[in-house]
Amino acid sequence: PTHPLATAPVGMPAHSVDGFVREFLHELNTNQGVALSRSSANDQYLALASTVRNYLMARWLETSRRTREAKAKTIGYLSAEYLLGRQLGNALLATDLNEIAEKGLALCGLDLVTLRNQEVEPGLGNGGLGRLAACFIDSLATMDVPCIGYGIRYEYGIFRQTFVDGRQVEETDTWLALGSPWEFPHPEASVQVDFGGHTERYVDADGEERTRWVPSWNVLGVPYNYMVPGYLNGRVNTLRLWSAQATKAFDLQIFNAGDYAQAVRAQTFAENISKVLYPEDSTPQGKELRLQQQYFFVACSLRDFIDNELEEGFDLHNLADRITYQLNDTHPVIAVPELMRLLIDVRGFSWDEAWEVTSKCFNYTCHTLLPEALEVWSTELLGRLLPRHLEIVYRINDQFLAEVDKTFPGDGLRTRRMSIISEYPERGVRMAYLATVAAGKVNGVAALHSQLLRDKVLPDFSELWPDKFTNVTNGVTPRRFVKLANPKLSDLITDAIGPGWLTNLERLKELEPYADDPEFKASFAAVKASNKQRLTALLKTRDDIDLPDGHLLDVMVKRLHEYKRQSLKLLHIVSLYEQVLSGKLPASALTPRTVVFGAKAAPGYRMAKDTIHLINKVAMKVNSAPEVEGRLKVAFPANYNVTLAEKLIPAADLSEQISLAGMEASGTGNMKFALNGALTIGTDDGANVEIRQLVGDKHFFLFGMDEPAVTELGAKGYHPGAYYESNPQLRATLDLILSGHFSDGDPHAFDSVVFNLLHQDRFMALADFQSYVDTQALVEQRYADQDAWTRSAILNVARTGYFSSDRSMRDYLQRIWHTSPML
Ligand code: 26Q
Repeated sequence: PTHPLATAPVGMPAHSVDGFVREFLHELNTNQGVALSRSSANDQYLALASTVRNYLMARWLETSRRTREAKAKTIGYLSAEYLLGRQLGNALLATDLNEIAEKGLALCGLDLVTLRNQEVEPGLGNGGLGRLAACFIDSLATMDVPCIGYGIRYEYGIFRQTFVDGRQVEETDTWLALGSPWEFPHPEASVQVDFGGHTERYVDADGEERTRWVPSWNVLGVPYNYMVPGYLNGRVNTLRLWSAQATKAFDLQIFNAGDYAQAVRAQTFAENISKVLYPEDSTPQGKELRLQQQYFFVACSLRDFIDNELEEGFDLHNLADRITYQLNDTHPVIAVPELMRLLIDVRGFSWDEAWEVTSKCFNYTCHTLLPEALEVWSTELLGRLLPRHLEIVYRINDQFLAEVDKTFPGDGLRTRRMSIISEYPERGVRMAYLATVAAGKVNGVAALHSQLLRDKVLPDFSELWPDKFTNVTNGVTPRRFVKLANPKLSDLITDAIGPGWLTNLERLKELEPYADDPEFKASFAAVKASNKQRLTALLKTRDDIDLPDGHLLDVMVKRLHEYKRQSLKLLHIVSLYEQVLSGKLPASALTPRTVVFGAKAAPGYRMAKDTIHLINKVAMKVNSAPEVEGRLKVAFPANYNVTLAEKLIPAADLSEQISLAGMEASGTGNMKFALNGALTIGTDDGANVEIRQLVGDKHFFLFGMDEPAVTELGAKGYHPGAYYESNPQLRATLDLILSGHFSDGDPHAFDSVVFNLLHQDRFMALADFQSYVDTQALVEQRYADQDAWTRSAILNVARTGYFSSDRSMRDYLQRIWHTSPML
C-alpha cells in the first residue's frame, strides 16, 4: 500500500462524552438506520454495543499484529462450551467507558441500565465447565497472554427454562434473534471439514507407503470472531466460534442430480451440526451429532491456526513452540488423532515425527469423577464417521500398550485395564485415556479432585507417569463476579485498600484489619442490604416473586443433579416446616430465612426434573402457610443463568455447597459467593476444602462425611432406610412428603424422588441429613449475632483472593504451558 493511512496504526475514537455521543448517534443512524426519536430500545442497545466495540477495534487489530510479529506462543483453548454472560457491561469496564457512556446516553435522554438489560446473554454452555472457559479467556487477555479460544457458535444455546404447574418446560434459546453486535463472521476464511468414507493405502512418488482418507461428505466451518478484551490493558484476544454450513460441492452434487428438495435438505443436514448445544452436563449420551460437533470444531480450529496464524513456510516440527492446546475435558480430544492425521497424511511426516510433535502440543483438564460422565465413543460410530481417526487411535493404543508392557512385563491384566479401547458393553474409545496418553500434563480442577483423579480415576496412569499429573485449582474472574456484579462492594474495597486489587486479588488480604472496624462493618452490611434490595426489585419484575425484607438469604444455584443434592436442601426446608406444623417448634424459634434455588435439569434426566417439581410444590405450600408466615420462604426463579447469577450472588448470606464428598470436582459458584461475602455451608468436597482452609473453620460451616468416610460407608454397604427408621425427624419429614401434603393429596406424586432416597440414595443424602440440619442450626445461631456474621463475611472476602482466575492462569502458565505474558 502507498497511502500513508493504510499502514499507520488504526485510529482510536476519542475518550470523551461528546465523541461518544457523536459515535453513538452515527451508529444509530448508519447501522440501525433510524433516528433517535424513532429508535427502539433494541436499536439503541445495538448502536451502543457497536460504539463500544469500535473503541476496542483498534486494540484488537493491534493485538493480533503484535502477536504475529513477536511469534509468541499462543494458548489454543479448545472448549465445546463458553458460557460468556452479557458482553456490554464487560466491554464498558474493560475500556473504562462506563461513566462516559452513562453521561452521553443521559444527554440523549437514555438510560444505560435499561439498554444493558436489552442484551440477551450468549448461553453457549451448560454450567461450570463453560463458565470456567469464559473466566479463563478473560484472565489471559487481562494478563497479556496470547490466547485464541476455539469453540462452536451454537445457534441455540442452553434452553430457556420455564415452569408450568411447577414442572420444568424447555424453550429454545434464540439468542441471535435480535441481532448479535459482538460477532464478526468471516465466510471468506471458511474451512472444509470432511466426514465418512474410507481409507486407502497407496505408494507415493518417493516410493513410501502412505494412507489416504477418501471422505464421503463434508461441511464448511465459518469462523465468527468475538473480542476478548483485557481489563484496561489494551489487549484484545479472540474467541473464534465455528458455524456449520453446507459446502457448494455438497449441494451442487445433489442439485445437479436434479433433486432440488434433496439439496435443500442437505443444507439443513450440514447446518444441524452447530444448531444446538447439548443440554446434558454429566451423563453424556453417545450421540452421533455430538461427535460431529466435536470433530467439526476441532478440525476447523487446528486448520485455522496452522494455515492462518503461522507464517508461510513454518516448519511444523516446531509447532509446540507456537501453540499449546488445552483440552477442556474430553470433548475436544478428537484433536489428537486429527493433528496426527494432518501431519502424517497431509504433511508427509513419519509416525514417530508426528507423535513427537503431537505429544508436545496437548494438555488435558479433567472436570469430573463420575464414571458415567467419562466419554466413550463406540468404534462402530467412530469408524463410520472418521475412519482414518479410528485407525490412528488403534495405532496410538498399540504403541502405548507396548510401552506399558515394557514397564510392567507380562502384566496382561494391567494392559487390558489401561487400553484406550474398551471392550464392554461394546468396543469403544475411552476419550479420557486417549487424552491422558497424548497430553504433556493432566490436571484436575481442585486439590482434592486432582488427588482422587490420580488415586481413583486414572491410578494406572499416575503410576506409569507420576509427573504427568498435577492440580490447578479453578478460579473466577473478579472483573465480572466482583466489580460488575457488585459495584458497591467494589467501591467499598477500593475506599479501604486503594485501587489495583482487581488485577491482584490477593491484595484483598489487606481488608482483614477492617473486619474489626465498626465503621467498615456497618458499610459492608449496608452494601449487602442494598444488594438484597436490588435482587428484590429484580425478582419482582422478572418472576413476580416477593422477597421478604430482613431474611437470611440462603442460596443454592447450580445445575440440578443428584450428586449436588438439592434434595438434601429440600429435606431441610421440609423438616423446618414440619416441626412448626406439628408444634414441635414455635415459628418464632425460626430465624427468618428465604431459600433461593436456581437450577436447570437436563431435559432427559427424570429424577432431576421430578426434584424441580417437588421443590416448586414445596415452595407453593410453604409460601402460603400461615404457620411459617414471615419465617420461611422458598423462591425458585426459573432460568438461572449468568445474568441472574450476577444479581443473586452479591445478595446472598449463605452459600449452599452440599454435594456428597468426592463428587463435585471443584465448584466455582462456591468461590463467587465467598468473594461476595456469603458464608458457606458445605461438605469437604471440591474447592470447598481449599475455601475452608483459607477462610478458617470459624468462618465456614462444615458438615457431613468426608470422602474416606463416604468410601468406607459404601464399602460396608449403605442402607438409607436405616436412617429413616432410626431418625424420627427425618422420618416425619419424608412422611409429610409421602402424605400428599405438597401434592394436593396425591400421595404418589413424588414417589420417584422419595423412594429413590429411601431405597437407593446413591449420593447418601440421608446419611448426611442429621449433620446438615444440626449445622444449619449453628448457622442460625451465628446469624443472630449480626456483628459476628458480618465479621466472618468480611474475612471471607479478605481471604479468598486466591480464587481469582488470574491465579489459575498463572498456575497453568508456569506448570503446564511453560509460557509467559507478552511484554
Ligand atoms: C459430553 C458429551 C455429550 C454431551 C454432553 C457432555 C458434557 C457437557 C458438559 C459433559 C459435561 C459437561 C460439563 C461439565 C461441568 O460443567 N463440570 C464442572 O466443571 C466445573 C469447572 O471445572 C467444576 O467446577 C464442577 O465441579 C464440574 O462439575
